[in-house]
Amino acid sequence: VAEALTALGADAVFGLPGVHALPIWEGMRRSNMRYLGLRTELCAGFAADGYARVSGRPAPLLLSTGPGALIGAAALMEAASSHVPVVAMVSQIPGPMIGRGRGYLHELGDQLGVFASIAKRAYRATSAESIPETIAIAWREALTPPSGPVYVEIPFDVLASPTAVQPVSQLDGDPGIPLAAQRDVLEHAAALLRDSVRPVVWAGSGVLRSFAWNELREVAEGLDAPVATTYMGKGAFPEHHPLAVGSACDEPAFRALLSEADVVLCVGTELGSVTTGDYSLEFKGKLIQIDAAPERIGVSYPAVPLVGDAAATLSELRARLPGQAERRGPERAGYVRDQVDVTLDGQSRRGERRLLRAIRDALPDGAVTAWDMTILGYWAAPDFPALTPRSFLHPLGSGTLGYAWPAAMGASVALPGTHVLAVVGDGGSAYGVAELASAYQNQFQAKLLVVDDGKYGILAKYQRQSYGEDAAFGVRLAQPDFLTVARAYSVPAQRTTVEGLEYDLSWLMAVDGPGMLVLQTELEAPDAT
Ligand SMILES: Cc1ncc(C[n+]2csc(CCOP(=O)(O)OP(=O)(O)O)c2C)c(N)n1
Ligand SMILES: [Mg+2]
Repeated sequence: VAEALTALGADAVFGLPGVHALPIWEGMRRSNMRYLGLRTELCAGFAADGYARVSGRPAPLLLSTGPGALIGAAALMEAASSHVPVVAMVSQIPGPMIGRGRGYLHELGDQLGVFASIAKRAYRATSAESIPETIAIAWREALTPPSGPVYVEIPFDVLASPTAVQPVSQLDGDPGIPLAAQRDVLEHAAALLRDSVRPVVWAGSGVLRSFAWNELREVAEGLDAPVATTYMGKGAFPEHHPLAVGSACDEPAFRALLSEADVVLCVGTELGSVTTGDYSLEFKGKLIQIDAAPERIGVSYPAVPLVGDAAATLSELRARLPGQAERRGPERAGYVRDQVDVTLDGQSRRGERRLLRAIRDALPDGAVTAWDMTILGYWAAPDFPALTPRSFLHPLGSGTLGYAWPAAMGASVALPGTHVLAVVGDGGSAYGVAELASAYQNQFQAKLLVVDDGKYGILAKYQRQSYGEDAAFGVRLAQPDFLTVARAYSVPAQRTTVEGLEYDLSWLMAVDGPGMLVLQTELEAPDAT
């Protein structure tokens, strides 16, 4: 396993050991790859996701049998719904014991079946000889559009028995040249775009996964079309570009731009419930949808189907569009930006926007920010300017609480020298408190801002909205002394305030290794449509 990963070019491996997986750890001990141990399989999975999300490189994840694998399953679910190339190598009880129900330690009824239902693909290596090729196939599969996590389980007897297989030093993990959409539909889509008067481009995370941001910009500039992104697509288009509309998909002006467009070019978005206001968005014009997964096209809205990789398909489209059109793109984009600005200002009651500005101003353009399922994250999704690709992480594939802090750790491994900040609520922080230990031990260059309101704030708000002012139930959280917690793990930490955040962030980002700020405040969530 270790030789195969080295041969595929892996430089870092995330994981947590178990007795059946120890032969892999013995391989890791003898390899030159960096091994990053985390304190739960869940966080190891999130860290691998963060590494892959910011870099586009597959992230190896090592887990043990049964409970160890299952605790990591939620992280693989998030990677699957966000199409992140994590390659999980997981131990299994000895082959002859699988499915026998003999009470073997860590036995799980149908481990392969569980992960086949979560990951993009799931394999079992049934001989030591097949391990390198199985991992190479998994690597290619993880990267092949639409990218996603791949699961490889290896029974203990296969891992532990002697083998005559020659050491591997070279494996091909290249997924090959990604395919563009077919010519006839490309011509049709290009004709629609050429004849359009008010086109809009709507970019999702598929653009980021496919490294398609340059092709996207060329098509948008050629069309002179405003470019909106989904929350997950943030950074696919620089939010300070004159054609940028941003990502505030619940705001009336943003929705009007899309519904009034005569052609909407959707790239790498599944047009899911969060993006479309629970499918309430109506399009008066025609939709063109680029997606590598044909089954996703047209499930919610009828669309001209361009089945293919985003970068390859956009580049074919660009070749079919005339030089430079004039469609008042910057004017239309600017109008929406101004309208959104006014309504977001009207909603922010306790300086939520001010906090976002403080964070944006304190960080360089290319810094990575990871936002948990927390109120400030819900503000960041529509309102935080993402200026570079792959720099805005938010677990909205599945809405997975606890993601941001371990993902930030993984991101910091992939991008040494880049500032990485996780923004997490007190509820979400509980999933990753133990990772203060791994952050300290591995000296991750990742920083943590905890917004502590003493509750599952968003759920308390929903309870009040649905069941009355006094209905908050089961959502109050005791507020620990976060500074003492951080000190226990030798992680430098300070308190901060709404007013002092920008200044305190300059301290935090200068800390060598992990560091933490704690902001005790109550924030108001953005209005839902
Ligand atoms: C794994 C998982 N468990 C539960 C939830 C439901 N959930 C969404 S937000 C939230 C509360 C988060 O609280 P906190 O981190 O303190 O953020 P706040 O809402 O207070 O800003 C919960 C429990 C979820 N999305 N994912
Ligand atoms: Mg909270």
